[in-house]
Amino acid sequence: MRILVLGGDGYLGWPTAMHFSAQGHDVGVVDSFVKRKWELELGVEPLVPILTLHKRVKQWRNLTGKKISLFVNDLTNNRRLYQVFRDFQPEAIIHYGEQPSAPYSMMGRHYAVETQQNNIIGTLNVLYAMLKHCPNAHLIKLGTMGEYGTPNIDIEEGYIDIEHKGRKAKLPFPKQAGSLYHLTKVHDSANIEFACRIWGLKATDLNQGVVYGINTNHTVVGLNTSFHYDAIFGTVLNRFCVQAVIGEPLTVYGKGGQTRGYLNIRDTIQCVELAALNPPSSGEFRVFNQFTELFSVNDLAELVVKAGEDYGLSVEIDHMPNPRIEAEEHYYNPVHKKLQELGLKPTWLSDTLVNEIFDEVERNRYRIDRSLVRPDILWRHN
Ligand code: USQ
Repeated sequence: MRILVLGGDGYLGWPTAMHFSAQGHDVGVVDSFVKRKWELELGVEPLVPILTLHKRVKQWRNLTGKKISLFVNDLTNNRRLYQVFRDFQPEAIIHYGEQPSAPYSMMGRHYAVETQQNNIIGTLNVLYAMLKHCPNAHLIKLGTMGEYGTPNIDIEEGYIDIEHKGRKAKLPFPKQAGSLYHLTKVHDSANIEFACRIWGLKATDLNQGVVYGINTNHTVVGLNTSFHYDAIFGTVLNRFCVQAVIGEPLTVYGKGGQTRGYLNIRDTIQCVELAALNPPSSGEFRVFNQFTELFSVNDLAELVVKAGEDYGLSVEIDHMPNPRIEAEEHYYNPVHKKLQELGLKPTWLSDTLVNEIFDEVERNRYRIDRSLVRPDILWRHN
């Protein structure tokens, strides 16, 4: 297949591109490097420095003999994007090209507008580029479980059967996002569903949980991916592992009962591949809830304390005031069957915590900047 990975310089995009290239697909990567600009502005950086995408693509070719085509392009620039789609003629488009951080979007108006413009307009341009140059291609879009929020009912996979005043309908599951970033994914989902229903495009919306992990089968030296532990771009488990290694107390926000779906970065790639190899039909908007295990923040903290003990570390937990506005104790039971039905084989957290994440963090502990660990972005400013 000809597969275009949007956001190919990122945490998920680069390992995905290597994986599909290794499988013999014809892979192209698109990136504007705006995430690197945001990191420079905020003074944060990945734990292990990453080479430029140009260098990684060359290194990949030297190591494997396989070519990954590189397109430097901002998704909000529709004319250049059209050229990429016209020239590459993708059969599958894997779309990770968005601002990924909830705290970033909550830093103030400028950041909220930037996040919403970048994500929503970028995705709209992708839909128009598909319509113009490859209407039969399959859009595989990274959404988020955070679109649903934490309702007091089971969360279905995209749609819910509703009976109302004696009539029945299957409707998109209600959304109640917890940040202005998560809302961009809600708006994207609505736009993509529209493009499938009205224009006949085909799409899979992957409502992904929180990703953790640092390595995949191809992230050898020089081809590593960007692992963040700062309070803006780092996800909770990755942050806890770094905090444990440097002897900082684990930053549990509030009561710690916040429960989410989690998955290893290796399983992100597996899920995206399963979606790509099993496309929906034209006009279909398909939604998969993409995670393998449920944990509360307290569960994660306890697992990291225990793993830390086995590793010879003494780890403490700090139940700090929650900088976010979110339910700290709630019902959470999302359905996640569709990827399992397609053959997903989960990687369990308990199998990777010590021998993969701790080891890698420990090897790089001298690079860790302690000042990036504590959160300082509030959801409500008053
Ligand atoms: N949390 C802590 N301590 C920390 C960091 C986070 O208690 O030091 C808590 C948060 O308050 C939240 C939970 O852990 O309740 C998850 O936070 P997170 O920062 O790991 O993840 P989140 O902001 O939800 O966003 C991440 C990704 C985002 C993706 C989302 C999937 O950054 O791109 O969409 O996970 S989900 O959470 O399922 O919506």
